[in-house]
Amino acid sequence: MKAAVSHLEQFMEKADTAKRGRVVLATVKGDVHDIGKNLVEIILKNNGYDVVNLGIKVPPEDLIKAYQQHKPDAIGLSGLLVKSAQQMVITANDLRDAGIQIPLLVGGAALSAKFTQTKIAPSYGKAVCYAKDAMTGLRLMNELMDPATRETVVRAHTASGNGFGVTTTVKVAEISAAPARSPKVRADLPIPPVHYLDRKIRLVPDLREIWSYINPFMLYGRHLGFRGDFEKRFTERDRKAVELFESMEEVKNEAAEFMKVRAAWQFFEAESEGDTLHLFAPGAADPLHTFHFKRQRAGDFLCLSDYVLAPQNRQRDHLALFVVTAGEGVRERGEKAKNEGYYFKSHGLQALAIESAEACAEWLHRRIREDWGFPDPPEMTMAQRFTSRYRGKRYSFGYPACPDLEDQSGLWKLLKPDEIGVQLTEGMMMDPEASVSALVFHHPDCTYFSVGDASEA
Ligand code: B12
Repeated sequence: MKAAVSHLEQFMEKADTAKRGRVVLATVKGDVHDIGKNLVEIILKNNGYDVVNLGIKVPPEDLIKAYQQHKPDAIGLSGLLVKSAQQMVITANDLRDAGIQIPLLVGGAALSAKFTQTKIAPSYGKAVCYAKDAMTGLRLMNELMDPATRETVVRAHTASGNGFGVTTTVKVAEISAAPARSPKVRADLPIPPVHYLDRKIRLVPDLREIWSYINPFMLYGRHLGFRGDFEKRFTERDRKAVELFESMEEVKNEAAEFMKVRAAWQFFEAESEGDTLHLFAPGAADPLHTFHFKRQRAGDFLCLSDYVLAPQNRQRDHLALFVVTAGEGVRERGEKAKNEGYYFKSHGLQALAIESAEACAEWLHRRIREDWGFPDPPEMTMAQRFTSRYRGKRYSFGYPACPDLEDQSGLWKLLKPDEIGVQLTEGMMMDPEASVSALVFHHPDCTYFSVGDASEA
């Protein structure tokens, strides 16, 4: 297979023989995010930079050692979650204490320019440049290495008191007392029975079936950079779409040799009490675990606990929990392909793995609906599934209806997903990267909502 296709091509084969500069790159402590950082590595390397990639879960002390050893021109920090953005503040402070002064480049899905300016830059005291994507990272590096532009960029990204570090007070509208339950969620519905309460652990045997649940917009659009409606263009036999599809088929054929998609799920008896949700072993009086959710402070006053119905004739309602993963062996294989110069394969494999995890979540959620007694109508399309036009919804910790990632530890206690090879890091991230956790509610009034999150990065 060609080492580079599609959007990756535009960044390739441009390398000067002389190196433009050196970057030490790392995903911060507690975070296993690899794909974004690796894309940055590929793009910098192919544009003449020497990149020392320290990998994932890198503590500040390892960065300091790498700085002393490699004498880089800049340090790049990556992280997926809001927690990792906060870890960047700590890391920046440790680098400053170690006397490091070179520019920092920071990036990640949950990071923003504002957080970089107001939190990371003041903690470092020197230039901290936010890169919304890998190409911005390349542009910033080029500007930093060019004597004609360096000073302007450094000055523009250094905390100077000039707007940096300023805390803005956001006026929060006065809030009337929130009701104990949202008026938008019906309470008078029958409880659907559940047919098993034991934990299920599965190695999903049919990869192709899981892959049929991959959202093409995510795989070909977001991760592989295809512009426009991939499915439509593929049906029209557009050359680029067909080429990209065929390249991904090659990646899939290789992945089929080793990829393991695993799932753990269980239904729990559940009872809500205000904003809290108790989960029980079958028939037990005392809860196994209690989740404390947040309620919207205005609007519909929604809270996840409202989606669990009160007991009827001493029968409790239920909630399903799951963790799925497709990440086993992916990091090592992606790394190997990258080191051998097969950049598309390396990136394609990681993209396939993370979207396989999401696809497995979609697949398992459908199975849970079936087991619960409300299968999707036969005419339901995948596109309808991707926009959750079914009964109930799944919610993942870290997303806006339940932003508190610390709750992952409760899920771990209840479901023990270590048995499918998924570990929880100190940053509440699931290792391997290509993993998804969720709570599944059956209530027909379920909707996606935000409780507002002060920890926004
Ligand atoms: C796809 C996706 C996933 C995928 C893959 C995640 C991944 N590793 O990328 C899967 C399905 C596995 C996933 C899982 C989860 N996700 Co998710 N996910 C996303 C989504 C939709 C896109 C992320 C993406 O594009 N990744 C692809 C890579 C290539 O992009 P990237 O990381 O942004 O990297 C680029 C840039 O940021 C930049 N960059 C990154 N690092 C660096 C470093 C430097 C130096 C430079 C220069 C540039 C740079 O360049 C990269 C390439 O262009 C985002 C929302 C969003 N719109 O961003 C949520 C999001 C990141 N996920 C979120 C959450 C909560 C989760 C889960 C915790 C949910 C759960 N409970 O299961 C898990 C965590 C996974 C784990 N292992 O623990 C939240 C995080 C918020 C928070 N609370 O912290 C987000 C922000 C969604 C949201 N709006 O709430 N997720």
